Amino acid sequence: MSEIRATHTLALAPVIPPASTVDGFVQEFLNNLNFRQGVALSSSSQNDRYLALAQTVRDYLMARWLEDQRAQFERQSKGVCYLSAEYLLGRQLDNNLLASDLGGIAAEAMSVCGIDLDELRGLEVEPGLGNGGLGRLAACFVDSLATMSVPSIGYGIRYEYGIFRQTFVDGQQAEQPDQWLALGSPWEFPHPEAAQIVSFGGHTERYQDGDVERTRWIPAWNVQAVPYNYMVPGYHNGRVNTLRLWSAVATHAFDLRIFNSGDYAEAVRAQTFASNISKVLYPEDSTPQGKELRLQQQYFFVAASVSDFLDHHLADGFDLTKLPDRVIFQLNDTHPVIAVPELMRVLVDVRGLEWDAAWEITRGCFAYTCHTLLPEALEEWSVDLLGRLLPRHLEIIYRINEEFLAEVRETYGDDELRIRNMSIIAEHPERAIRMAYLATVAGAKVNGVAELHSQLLRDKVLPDFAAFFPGKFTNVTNGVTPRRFLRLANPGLSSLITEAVGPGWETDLDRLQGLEAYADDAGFRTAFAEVKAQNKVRLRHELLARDGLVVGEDHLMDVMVKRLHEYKRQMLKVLHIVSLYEGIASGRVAAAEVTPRTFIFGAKAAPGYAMAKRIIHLINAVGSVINDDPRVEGRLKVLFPPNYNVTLAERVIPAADLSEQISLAGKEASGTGNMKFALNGALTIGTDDGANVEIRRLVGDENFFLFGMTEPEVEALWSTGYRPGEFYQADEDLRRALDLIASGAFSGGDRSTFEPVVSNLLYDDRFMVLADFAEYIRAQREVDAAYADQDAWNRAAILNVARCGFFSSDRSMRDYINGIWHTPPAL
Ligand code: 26W
Repeated sequence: MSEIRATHTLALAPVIPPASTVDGFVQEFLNNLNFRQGVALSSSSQNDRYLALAQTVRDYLMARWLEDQRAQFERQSKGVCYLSAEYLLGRQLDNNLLASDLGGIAAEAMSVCGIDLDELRGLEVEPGLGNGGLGRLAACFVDSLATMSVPSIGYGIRYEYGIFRQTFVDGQQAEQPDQWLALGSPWEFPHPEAAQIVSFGGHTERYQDGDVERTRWIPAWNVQAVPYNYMVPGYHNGRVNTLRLWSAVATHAFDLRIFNSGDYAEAVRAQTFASNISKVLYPEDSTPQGKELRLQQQYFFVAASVSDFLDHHLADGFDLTKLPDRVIFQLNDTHPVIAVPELMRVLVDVRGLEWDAAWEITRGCFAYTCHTLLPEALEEWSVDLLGRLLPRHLEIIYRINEEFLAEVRETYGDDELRIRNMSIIAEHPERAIRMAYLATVAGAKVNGVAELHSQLLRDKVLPDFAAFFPGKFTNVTNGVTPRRFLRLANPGLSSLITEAVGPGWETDLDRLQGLEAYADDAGFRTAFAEVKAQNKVRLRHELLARDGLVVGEDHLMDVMVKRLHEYKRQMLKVLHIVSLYEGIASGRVAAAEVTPRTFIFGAKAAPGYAMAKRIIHLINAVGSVINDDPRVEGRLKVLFPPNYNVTLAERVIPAADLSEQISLAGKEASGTGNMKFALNGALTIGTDDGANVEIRRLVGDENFFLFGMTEPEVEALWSTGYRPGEFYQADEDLRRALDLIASGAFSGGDRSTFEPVVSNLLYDDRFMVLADFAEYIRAQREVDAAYADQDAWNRAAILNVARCGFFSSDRSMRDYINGIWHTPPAL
């Protein structure tokens, strides 16, 4: 309570925002440089200047932030607590300058000081506190919530090391620690006074409380969760929401027994152990490893967040039975699902509510979003591990399961097979808690992230639950923030859009429809093409400076950027490239006949995912052969800048002509990169998967290159037996391409290096790359033909932009608000 009260008082004494003039900005900046960084302008480093600039922007936002925190508390209206283990934020300076409309003033002020603002922007190391789509989605959502004035708070983990920094050594991925905090982090505010204690281990005890029997948990150890607040400014609306990330610090009472026994050094060593909890983001993005530290991370941030909300955000004397009218905890995948038994524990054991009343409350306070279809990505925690780390929570999960299965029995009788299938506890291969089932039983709503995904979730992944809980399952198609991915990343296109449809589209993306008419305007098409060309030049400079890579001039920019995973099928792209190259190298095709293309890859592989790392190696190897072969005459270039991240995405996406979205149908839950490309005027070559389905429906078949099996066709082929060898035998181009890789042509003649990749495709490929090869090549030929008519291509690209307003994350947020949260904006 103390912290909110303090904020409250401070905000009542009005905090005067600094004057928004260039002079005022210069003054503030110099003050920060002198008094916070402790340096004179003349002797300041670029880093000092970056930090002072960041502090200046921060100060401008501060008054609004304090006011919004006060107002949210005062109103006590229903809000969202978004629980996510990942937030892939991207750089903050650009975003916050844009949101607060200070870009112009800051640029002028810097130039008055003889400083280049763009240079300072370039210094920021982005907080990469996420793996990929799921983490970036969380960042887009908090941006939209702030922009839409929705009362909300994002909770997560302040990893000391975010997603690893990728380098290539001899074409192979090497991982370096991501030291994003090393040069100071001006955007965060630690609040040690609001720390929460989070406990682990130990045992439980029953005791009598009058005539009721109660349980208490006697934990064995604990850790302090210290919150760090980040500003989440809305776009031009004066709102600033909060992202609260927790950092683990050892408690002094860490192990009193050891202290008391006199082994001081051992006790201090044990403290380092506790602070490990928030040390590093797990770089796995599909197969959970079942690591104890990961479960500790999950419980750590979720327990701190639930207590933080109950202790600091509810008015005094709040009636907890009304909690569902006050808050919804949105579970971003299964990672935070341990919050369900935690809320039960707090309500029953700590606040003394009856079990049934507590369950009623809990069921009203959670909703669950699933982000996958791969069965191996559905988290399960072994009963053994969970019971050791969180013994009370295990008991609570058992009781939830018991009562749930009793209800199932009431409906279906003793259908033991069904009961076993629906049990939250799996029995094989070991007893384990199925976190997705727990989330589904507890959640008021369960949603997938694109239409097709939600349908498959209902029909294939959780069909028994969908039948048992009619009305619980719903869809919310993902979206992306147009502020970062259009306005910031593509200023050229943004100006064109504003000229055409007027201002305001950044917060009302359906207005892009107004561009439709301009697709037939030759002048507009020329201007649009000019913007794309400039974006390519910008990328050319960037990749040259960043990595020494040379983008082909006047090339079709063909881009595949996303995590490296077999289901996403980077190998299909590799086979296409190798096939083009093989045609030239064998002399069957004249280089002059191929459309000049630069292929850009960006992808990190999970460090333990051997096949993914081999594919990275292969892409680099193919690149170095093709890029250096004079027979290619520079018409094909394969570039793989290392360490793909949000910052690089912002440069690559606006320059792309062709967006590669080629996952096996039924495997990509949604995709969000696909939306960013289309909004920036790239055409998509894609399968009927995830949100591609909706993109194609909106932009029209004639403006989308569709290929490949549909999900039912995939199922049919799989169940009759997929025999890759037959596809290999039947397709000469495919045979030549695969044989070339197998021959050692990309590994200095060594046939063993990429043999596992080739064998995998031929004998053991769950993702059926060879089955879609012929269709993919056919679609790529259509791309070449279409690209030959630049004017028609530009028209189609403009229509892509005009018709993709639906994919704003503001629309996603509206869907969550109307269908799941019922949290109206507080205007
Ligand atoms: C290690 C366990 C684990 C498992 C899954 C960690 C992270 C995950 C995520 C669910 C992976 C992920 O990012 N999924 C992506 O979520 C996006 C946002 O909804 C979707 O657009 C992508 O299709 C989906 O792959």
